[in-house]
Amino acid sequence: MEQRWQLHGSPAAPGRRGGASEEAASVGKPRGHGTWQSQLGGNPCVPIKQLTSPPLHSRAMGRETLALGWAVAATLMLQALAMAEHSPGTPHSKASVFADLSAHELKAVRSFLWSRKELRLQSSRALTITKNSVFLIETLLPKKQQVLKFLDNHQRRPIREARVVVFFGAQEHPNVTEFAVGPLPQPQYMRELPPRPGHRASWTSRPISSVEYSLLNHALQEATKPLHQFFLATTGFSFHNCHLQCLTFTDVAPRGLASGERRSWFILQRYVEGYFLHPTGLELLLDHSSTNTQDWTVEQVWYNGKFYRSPEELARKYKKGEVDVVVLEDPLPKGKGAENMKDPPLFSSYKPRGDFSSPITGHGPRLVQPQGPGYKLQGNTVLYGGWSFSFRLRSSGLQVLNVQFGGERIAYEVSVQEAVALYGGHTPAGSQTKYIDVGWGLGTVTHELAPGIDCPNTATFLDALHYYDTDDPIHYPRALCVFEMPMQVPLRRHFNSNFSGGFNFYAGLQGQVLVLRTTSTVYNYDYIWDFIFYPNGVMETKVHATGYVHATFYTPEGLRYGTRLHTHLIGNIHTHLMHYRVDLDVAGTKNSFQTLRMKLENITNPWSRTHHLVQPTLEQTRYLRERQAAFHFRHTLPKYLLFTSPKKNAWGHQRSYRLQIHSMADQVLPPSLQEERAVTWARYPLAVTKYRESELYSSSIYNQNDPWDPPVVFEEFLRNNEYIEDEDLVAWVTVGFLHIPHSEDIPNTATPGNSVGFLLRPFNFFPEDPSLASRDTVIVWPRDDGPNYVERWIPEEEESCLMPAPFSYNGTYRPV
Ligand SMILES: [Cu+2]
Repeated sequence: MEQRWQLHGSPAAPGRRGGASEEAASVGKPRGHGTWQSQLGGNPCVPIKQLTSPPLHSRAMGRETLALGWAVAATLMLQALAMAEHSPGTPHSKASVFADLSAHELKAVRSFLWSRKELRLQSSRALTITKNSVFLIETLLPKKQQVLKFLDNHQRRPIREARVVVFFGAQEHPNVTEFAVGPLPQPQYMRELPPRPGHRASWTSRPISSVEYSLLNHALQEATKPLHQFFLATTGFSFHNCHLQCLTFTDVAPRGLASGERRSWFILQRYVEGYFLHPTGLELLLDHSSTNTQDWTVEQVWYNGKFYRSPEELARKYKKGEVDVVVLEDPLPKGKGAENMKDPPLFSSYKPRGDFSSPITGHGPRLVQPQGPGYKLQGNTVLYGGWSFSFRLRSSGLQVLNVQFGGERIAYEVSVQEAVALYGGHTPAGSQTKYIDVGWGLGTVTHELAPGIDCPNTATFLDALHYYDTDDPIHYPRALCVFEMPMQVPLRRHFNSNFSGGFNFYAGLQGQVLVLRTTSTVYNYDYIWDFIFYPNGVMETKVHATGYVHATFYTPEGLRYGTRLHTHLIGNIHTHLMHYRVDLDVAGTKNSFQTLRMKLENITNPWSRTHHLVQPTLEQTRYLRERQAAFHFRHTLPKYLLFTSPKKNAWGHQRSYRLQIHSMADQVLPPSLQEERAVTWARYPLAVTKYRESELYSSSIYNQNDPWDPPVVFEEFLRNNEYIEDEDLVAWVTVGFLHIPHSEDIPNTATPGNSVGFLLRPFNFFPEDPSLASRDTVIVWPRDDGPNYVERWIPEEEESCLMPAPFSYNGTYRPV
């Protein structure tokens, strides 16, 4: 067994959804020499034309309450005074209106908050719940109308503000409150960001902090002391003096059965490589709702199919021989943690085993770009062929903003809103699991991408900063990548046969695409988030799921809820659902939504009136109100979903973009279920709403821990059933798939087949295919005598150096 996975010498590092405490301790202790600058990919043999981008920064969100009687009026005055300088006007500097906060800005906000003595702030690291601490700082985007006036009409640059989440645990009535802090970069005011009426985030809805995980870890170790011998005898692992044979845990959510509760089921696992797949058979329910950890108690214990009232009861019955015990085999048969190449690797390990019938031992093909990248990166903006867009990493996930093609805006925002995984199981933790990942910091777990594996060697890698559950901005190297690659099929091609053994011409366009990629590693699972830009004005979003499955202890009854993946392991059935917000602006902000369908007509054949003619016709449907344009999963979604402008193309058709969804999602939770309120967006593969500043996000960091009464309820966006014709429209898209684990999910879920997403495709938007502007086209003409004539617009390539840069991977993230 190697030790690389062992976290920082902790005797019992908390696991998965749970592991934050030790992980937090690791922050600031880089394990090697850091590469902390953003790195531009490309061929080392060729000078790179582009400038490297400064780090992308980011951070958090929230909502809160402290009954602070602050100088709100003074705040507003300052805000007005801060109405900023005139913009310098270049696309790059203008796009900084969307930029994540820099380290300097994050620190300025932190210092400003700490200077407000009335907040009585303490370090987020202070080992207590009863404290006031800053949980999250991130960009608070200005209102869309302000930004558009700035971008399009040369009006004033909007004030730059931060969104701050403060946990007020030291108050008589602990609460969570969100603030806007500005103006940046030198904050002078803060004002509370009021929740929607009746939707204040409850104290118990706050995400679990790394300190709470430390306290939970301690509480679990204390509570399970009576089980020390039991653990040793049944697993060979324990919580005490365990050296390399320690237990860890995965906690699941929701944390209880009703609003106001905070009691979590914990799956105990052996802390080995890929510990998510090593449950011990023991699960515990711990109430940690009190701010006083002395009040925390284990309420129930489940072991191998039976419930016990306490660890003591299980220990007692075990001693009396009344427990149906499963003794786990030793996962470390010989070396006991020492590296021993002769030991077979754990089934949960990535180490190669087995053989192909035709072994492949060399390096595979790879991407090269001998002439350097075709895109330009300017700060948080990418310019590529006809495309330009900006991007940022919000705490909820990646957002692309101000997406333009040919100088025309197509979408103001396309962004990840949420990713959930809804499970079934026979064990209490398995049946309780409904992960709502924004509550686990979905946009903040953007760990390092490996060149040549996660992104091509030619990619440009960008760093990120997150201020989430920390006292300092944390620097995440190579958190995003941008790269260009050839399409797997030609964008267009035609062989024009002369039907006499030859051709009139051949023409083809290889087609390149630009990809913006990041990942979210939410404990066991990894999501790979792609935004893909094609030269013909098509944009695609795609998410792949990979990483370890969420798994529980095998019992025969568990087979109703999943697949046996190993001796003591069930991979539980679950559904992945991801939600996106697509704020389309198709030839302006005034759009309508309509669908086209095929409808069969049955008429008399006009040229043979004794016959019938059955043929497809076009049927257009207009949608006037939000309710009408909210499509339930139980109904068939029309195939042509069009966002149209009143402006027309040369042939009299409305200029439009088509939304094309690639998904295998289905509705999982019935709307009658109380906790379904947290994910009401998951009722609709598509809902179209009128733009509202109060409806920018369909979920929140609080929905996970109070799904019964969450502060953000998507369904309420539809309640006023607004008029949606000739308005600024937003499409909300749910994609996903059912995942029934199978043996090939060991060691990890693989990406092929596990991707879903959608495309935005021009539909009568351009006068012709805009990829005609590409100079990549090749046309071949036959000649009567002599070789064929090859017509091209880019000279043929010369030979060049193809070696990529040596592989490097640092893997650390640390405060700056
Ligand atoms: Cu899955």
